[in-house]
Amino acid sequence: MQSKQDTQSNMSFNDFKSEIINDYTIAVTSRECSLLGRREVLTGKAKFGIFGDGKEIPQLAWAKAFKNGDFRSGYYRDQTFMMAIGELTVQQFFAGLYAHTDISADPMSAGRQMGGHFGTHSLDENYNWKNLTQQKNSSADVSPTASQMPRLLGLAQASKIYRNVKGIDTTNFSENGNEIAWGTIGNASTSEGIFFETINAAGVLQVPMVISVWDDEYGISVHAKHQTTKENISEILKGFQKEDDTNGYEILKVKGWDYPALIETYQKASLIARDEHIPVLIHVDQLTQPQGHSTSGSHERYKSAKRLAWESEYDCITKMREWMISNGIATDDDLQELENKLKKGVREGKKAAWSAFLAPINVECKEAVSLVSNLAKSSVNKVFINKLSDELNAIAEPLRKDILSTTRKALRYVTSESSEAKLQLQEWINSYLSEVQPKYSSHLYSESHQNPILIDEVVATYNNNAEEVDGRIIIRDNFDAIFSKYPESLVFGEDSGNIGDVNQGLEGMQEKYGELRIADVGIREATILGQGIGMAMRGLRPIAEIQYLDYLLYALQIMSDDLATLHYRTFGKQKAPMIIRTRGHRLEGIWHSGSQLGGILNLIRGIHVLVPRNMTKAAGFYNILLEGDQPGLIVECLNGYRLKEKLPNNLGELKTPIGVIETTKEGNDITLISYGSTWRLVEQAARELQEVGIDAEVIDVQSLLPFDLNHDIVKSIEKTNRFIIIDEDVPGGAAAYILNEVLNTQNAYQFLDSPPKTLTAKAHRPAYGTDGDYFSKPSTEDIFEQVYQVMHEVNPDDFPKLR
Ligand SMILES: Cc1ncc(C[n+]2csc(CCOP(=O)(O)OP(=O)(O)O)c2C)c(N)n1
Ligand SMILES: [Mg+2]
Repeated sequence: MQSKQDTQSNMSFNDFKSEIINDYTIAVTSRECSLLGRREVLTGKAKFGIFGDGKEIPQLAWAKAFKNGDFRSGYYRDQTFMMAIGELTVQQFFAGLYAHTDISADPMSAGRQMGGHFGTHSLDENYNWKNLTQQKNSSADVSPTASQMPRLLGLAQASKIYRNVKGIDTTNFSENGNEIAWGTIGNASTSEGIFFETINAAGVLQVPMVISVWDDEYGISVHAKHQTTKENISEILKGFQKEDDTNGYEILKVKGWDYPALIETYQKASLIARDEHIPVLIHVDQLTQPQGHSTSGSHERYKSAKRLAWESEYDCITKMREWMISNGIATDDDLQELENKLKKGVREGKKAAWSAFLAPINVECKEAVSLVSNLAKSSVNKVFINKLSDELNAIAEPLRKDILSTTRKALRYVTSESSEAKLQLQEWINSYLSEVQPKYSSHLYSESHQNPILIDEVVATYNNNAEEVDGRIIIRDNFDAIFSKYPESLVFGEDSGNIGDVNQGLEGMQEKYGELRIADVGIREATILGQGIGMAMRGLRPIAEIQYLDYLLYALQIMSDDLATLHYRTFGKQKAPMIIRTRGHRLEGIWHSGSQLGGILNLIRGIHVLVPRNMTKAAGFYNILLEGDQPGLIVECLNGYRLKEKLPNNLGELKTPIGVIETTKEGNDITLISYGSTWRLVEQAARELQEVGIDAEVIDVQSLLPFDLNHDIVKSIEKTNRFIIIDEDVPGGAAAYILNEVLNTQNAYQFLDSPPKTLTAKAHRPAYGTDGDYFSKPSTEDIFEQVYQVMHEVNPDDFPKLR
């Protein structure tokens, strides 16, 4: 007879066993997904595959330490982890591989991302925050290696803010800052600069971040000897090790196939990071990649026979299996039986995903075939049209491209015919396109009720005897209003804290709101940006300050690849409504001219780009963005901090509308379109032109992205019949973007009596000094003469040649 104690220990041994069997189940399932996934690509059902084979066992250990409220910021090897936290089923895995555009079939990205890019849903169907403390969270992956790192820093920093800043409503986001941000990165990707930048920043900030390096000695075909000094990332990071009296990291190393050691290591890391907010680096080495890097190649080409043999012996699942047998957890037979069952389950999941992927397209295809064959009936070209419909009908597994290509081509055969069938097909194509296109194009910008383009303007109001003050006072006092209104708002940047930014627009704010909310940070633009992304993803309202527009280039890659794509790549299931604050325009010198907007505009579709001409307008943009849920870049005019503006009495409340131009001078002869600091020169030139009888209308675009949503510019051109775009960017830069909007989107060409013109800076970076500026960027004389020349061509008698 068993004693009570025996029963209890038997029970707990059984629990222990079943937990291990459960882990093994996930590992084998995940591996089988990788194996079948590769086959799906090789047989043409999926386009590309990159899988988590060889990295399964550490992810099981990690999942055990991962709690509700925690966040992952990882890369394409993490499928096993996603399965272990219950956020990825077999069917969903394959739905992602096939690019199923239904978010309920592929919850990672509704088919927008290639397989292996994972994410959970932070927003509900109305775009409101879910309670992130009650779920396991994964920020959505991106493909550029190491680009998950800057965001990781912000995800971790959010815990620090929630633990230490009083007055924030933490309900949906945090329980006393106990959440860990867990990062993963491949060994080779640690060669990237942003990896090291993140490591250093987290060591300085002391945030609850655990980074796992999955080390399989390779980055595609390139061996560690070309990647990492001493071929050993934990060895070379030893200087970051925290000591009793220093900040720094806990650095741990563990073999990727050693299941019990992995569990112990992850539990230890979790305790340190969660309780003490000390970052941890776990170097998980001796990992393998059984199928090679991706479906694009085979690793036999670059791994030696010896290495391949080692990989097969040290495959982490093989090792776990051996360990289970030798510790009496299961017998070989038990495991064989389990494996067979699991393999069958994966095959079924795969089949279900494929059927679900095809089902709606098959219906659409049937409709198309029937409409096209119907069209053939009454057409003189029936032979050709029938051929098209037969060909479409014969495709066993059609794609939407096949359907549209066929139906659109069919219409070409009946251009000069008219029939009911033709009308039906035309209507069907139009409505099909409008139904299907959003599956691939929606959610680039906010689609919620908080979309800032839906928020109305609040004009600045003034007391009768309103003071004229330096612009920086307006921006400062507006920030003061913001920080007291939104406890979850915070700003950080180089010199933003102690001295209140280089132009004193944050003067006194740190004293008032504390060092965590008004913070100095290191010179590290990419991670300043990432810090903002991560914090915004956890409900805070970060304002990330990039000291000068010229240095935005260091952050531009993360803005472009991560922030700008976030809402789009998650089909609206994640957002990061951060503000990037910077200052630019009209300084002097190659790296202080702040003019590279063409490049910026074209790289960050998905982020609003706002270029206020003065500090009151800038204040209004901060206020409107903070009420909305859309990320935005605000470029303040560097020469505007000392210019006088009337002090509004509704700072904190006034709002500059997004996507709305302002006509700052009315006129009838020509429309001058500009923005930012250049607007001031245009206004000056317009006054001088008035003196010679040229009545120019001046438009301040203010919001480059989105651009003039009401199409007010074309209304002005309809009146003046001519326009010039004046911009301090290079030829073909932002001016070309504006030209495209005016001519192509707003169709202004139809009202033109003179050729459209752009007046830009020279193609080179601006030279230093006053003359450098004069000879590099448009001056009032350039603007005057350009306008005068247009009017001379129209009316040489009234406007004789100047020179
Ligand atoms: C910035 C960037 N450069 C190159 C690539 C192409 N690329 C994809 S994965 C990879 C190797 C990554 O190796 P590692 O970090 O060791 O991860 P592993 O695949 O071995 O797990 C490369 C070069 C990329 N995705 N992004
Ligand atoms: Mg690697």
